[in-house]
Amino acid sequence: MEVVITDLENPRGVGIDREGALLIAEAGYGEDAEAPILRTGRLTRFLDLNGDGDFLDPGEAERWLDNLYSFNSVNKYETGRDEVSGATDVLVHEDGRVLLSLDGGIDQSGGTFILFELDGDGTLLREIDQNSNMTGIGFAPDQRSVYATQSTHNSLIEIGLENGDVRHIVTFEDLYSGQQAVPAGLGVDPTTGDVLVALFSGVAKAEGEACRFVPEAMCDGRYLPLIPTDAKVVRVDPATGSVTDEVTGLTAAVDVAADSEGNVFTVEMAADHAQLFHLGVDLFLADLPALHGGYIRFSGRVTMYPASGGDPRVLAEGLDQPTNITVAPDGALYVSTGQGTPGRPIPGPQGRTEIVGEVLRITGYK
Ligand SMILES: [Ca+2]
Ligand SMILES: [Ca+2]
Repeated sequence: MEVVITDLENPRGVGIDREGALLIAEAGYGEDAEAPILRTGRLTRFLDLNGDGDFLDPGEAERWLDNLYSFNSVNKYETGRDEVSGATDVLVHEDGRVLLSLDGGIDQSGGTFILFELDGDGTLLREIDQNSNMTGIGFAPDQRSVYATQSTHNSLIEIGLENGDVRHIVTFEDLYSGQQAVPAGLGVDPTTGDVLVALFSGVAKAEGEACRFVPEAMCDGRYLPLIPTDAKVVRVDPATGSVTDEVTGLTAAVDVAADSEGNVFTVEMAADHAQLFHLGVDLFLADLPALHGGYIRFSGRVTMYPASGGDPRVLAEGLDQPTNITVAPDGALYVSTGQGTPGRPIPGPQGRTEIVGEVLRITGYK
């Protein structure tokens, strides 16, 4: 495993184009700015032109979209968790077009949710408006439509690229402790055309089975942000909408991908929740204490489930809140880490550190 790019601002989806360049969505600082000029979400194309292993030389980082919506749910949705949303997932079409999903957040008028379509040079071609966020996007096998997970609706949909028609595929049922499914990332299994969906899991009311990991005193009907092992990855037949469990017993399952052989890779963002912020917290203050702030930092992992049915293998662990995985055409895995307010002090493995957005590459796992 190696760090490919560091000092990113909430890297999310990664696309790889025909030249091998990385198209990286960054959700930004989560400033929730009114003025577009102050918004920090963006889409950038990174290509190592001189082959020296970095993207720091002239022309190697080309900004395609800038000033995209960026917000933090800590105050906007009063979650107490340092979670930044905005630019979300990226796809590169065989013909070079690039798609980017954007979560502009819910407001009184409903919200702003856009699927951007750009050509292979970064020119904006179209904005396809949606009525919910698209936490993960993936091409149908013929690349004439896009599957998208809607975490606010607990649904999987299909968006036609000719005219933007939307087809509802399935609404996911509640999970084990009664919490909403909250679909996060998705991956299309190229060997079957099935859609694999990571069900992150939502807040659970502290009663019954939801209390099995907390002291009895906390089993008082309050809302628990996360129940470990209640997340899962499901397999959806997009033609019928039928859903079967693929991998159960996960925690904060945030993304999933499959490679050309049908091996499945899951990403768990964190092992549990921890140290929520009080309402109204200013996450940009320089003297904030080093708190987890929602989920345990440095407790994310990537696991491979071999197509052969063999034992799962942990490919990377101790990751700081990974959010996305992409399988490159050459089989390399790209994983985005460092969810949360960039630069915020957090507890690290060796003591106080800060949130840094990075894209990692995992190779040699077969
Ligand atoms: Ca370079
Ligand atoms: Ca992904």
